[in-house]
Formats: sequence, structure tokens, C-alpha cells
Amino acid sequence: MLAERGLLAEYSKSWKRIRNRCRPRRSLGGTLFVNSAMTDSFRTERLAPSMGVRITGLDLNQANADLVGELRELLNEHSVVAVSNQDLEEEPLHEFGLLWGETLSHPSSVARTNPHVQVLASKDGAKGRGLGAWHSDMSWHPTPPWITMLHARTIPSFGGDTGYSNQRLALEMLDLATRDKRRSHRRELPSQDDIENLRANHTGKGFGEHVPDSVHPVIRTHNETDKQALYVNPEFTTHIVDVKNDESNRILWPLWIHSISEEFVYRHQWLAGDLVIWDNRSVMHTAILDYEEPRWMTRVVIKGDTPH
Ligand SMILES: O=C(O)CCC(=O)C(=O)O
Ligand SMILES: [Fe+2]
Repeated sequence: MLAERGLLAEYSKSWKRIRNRCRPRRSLGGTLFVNSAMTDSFRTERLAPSMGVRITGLDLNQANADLVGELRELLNEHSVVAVSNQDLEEEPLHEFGLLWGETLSHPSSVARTNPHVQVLASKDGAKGRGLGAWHSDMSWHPTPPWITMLHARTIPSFGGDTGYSNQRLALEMLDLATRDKRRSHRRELPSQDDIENLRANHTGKGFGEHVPDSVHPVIRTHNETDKQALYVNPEFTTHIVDVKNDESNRILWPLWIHSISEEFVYRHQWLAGDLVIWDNRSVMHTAILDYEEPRWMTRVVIKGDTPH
């Protein structure tokens, strides 16, 4: 009982620290106003304790490098940035992407006129039912996209959310969770020390035999903020390299259960016109395939560095 109380106190201390860190720098009536080079002000509101801001009052068809600089700061701090009420055709979406860096094509869109703009569409609802899987985009790539931007053109009246899980928080809470032996799913959880220098193989073979695998660190360091985050995911990570298969499974499965704990998750309920930008170095995400009406999204991803 005493041990439980100690653990609870530690949990609440950690959460206070995390909440303070996530607090907006300047706040006005619960929302943050940031001066923009393009508009007098755009408005941001926090989306969830774990991550995310929503921005209103912007037209990304008019975006420039200064604005992208401001959005980038918000992204580094909040990991997910949802911009409301946008209307970007494919080419303007690509142009907006190019303000962030080099865009990557995806093996599933090589046949498109512009393979750097991917279309995720379910016209008759057939593709809307299924099971999604948590992942960080294209983690099988040698330089996986540091950000993804996904634009909701048509959304179902019901369902079709996207789940995001903050992998910085997941790592930060790992050692605390390993001490919570009351919960059977935490008994086998490795500590941060156990996984510190491990590397894992990621595969994109689901998109074609020609797609090469990549090996990346299990804990990656953000190249702008220096913050560490877990970087293994159940969709593309196949195994930890240089250990036996059993040992690899023993490490990965408990980590995956931990890494999608509700406390780290934000579920984005799309509004038509949303353009959501997320930081693949800090979050995993999953499509939630529970809808039966048309859903049409366009997507651009920006090439990142080699994870380290
Ligand atoms: O359709 C979604 O909700 C997310 C799909 C996805 O994984 C992505 O765009 O990277
Ligand atoms: Fe994805």
C-alpha cells in the first residue's frame, strides 16, 4: 500500500512537470495569440494534455517562409498542429510542403501525376472498415519524413478519426511504469537503460519487395529539440537487431502496449478543411478504420535526417 502511494505521488509529480512544460508561453483567456508575418494574429488552442494545438485564422494558400518558421516552433513544442478551414488543391498543398523542405514520394503513389502528393481515399466505404496499426510514417526509409501533413477534403459524418500517441511522454514515463508491478502488462517492461543502445529493423515490404529495410535506434533524439522519444512501431518494426527473436519480442511487445497508454494519446476528430501537421520524430499515429462513408484526404511528407 505504501509502495502504491509512493508510486502515485511520483506519477503526479511527473504529470505536474509535464503539464507545466506543455503550458503555452503567453496565454490570454486560455488561448495563445501569436503574431504572424501574414495576419495580425492567428489563434491557437491546446487540443489535449498530451499534445496538439489547433490554429484558426490562417490561409495556407498565402503561406511564406516566415509563417512556416512560426508553425515549426509550435510543432516542436506541441508535436501536432491542426490548421482549421483550409482549401488546398493538390499543387498548392505540394507548394506548401516545399516551404518545409524536400518532399518524398511514396511507393504506393509512383503512378500519380505528382507522386509527392498522396491521396488516401475511400469512395464507397469499402476501405473504411478494417484495422489500423500504430506507426511513424515510412520508418522503413533511411531518412524517414520528419513531418507529415494530411489535409481533410471529404470526411465521413461519423468516425474516421486519427489517433496520435506522444512517444516523448511514453519514454519519459517508461521507468515509472516499469516499477508498477501490480499491473501484469507492466511486469515485463524494459527500462530505459535496457533499451538505450538498441537498434531495430523497419520494413516497408508491405509496399513492394523492392522497398529496402532500414535499421534505426530504438530511442531517437530529436534533431531540433534534443528531446528523446521511443521510435519503434507495430506496423513497420520487425525486430531488434543483434538479439534472438524471442528476446526481441520480449522487448517490443510490452513497449508497444506501454507506448499507446491512454495518457499519451490524442484522438483527432477531423473537421472538413483541417490540415494536420505532425512530427514523426515525436509521435506515432494510426488511422481508425471505423467508417462507412466517403473519406478523401491528401498528404505530403517531408524528408527527414537519418534518425540518431
Ligand atoms: O488516414 C488516416 O487517418 C491516417 C493515415 C496515415 O497513416 C497517414 O496519413 O500517414
Ligand atoms: Fe501514417
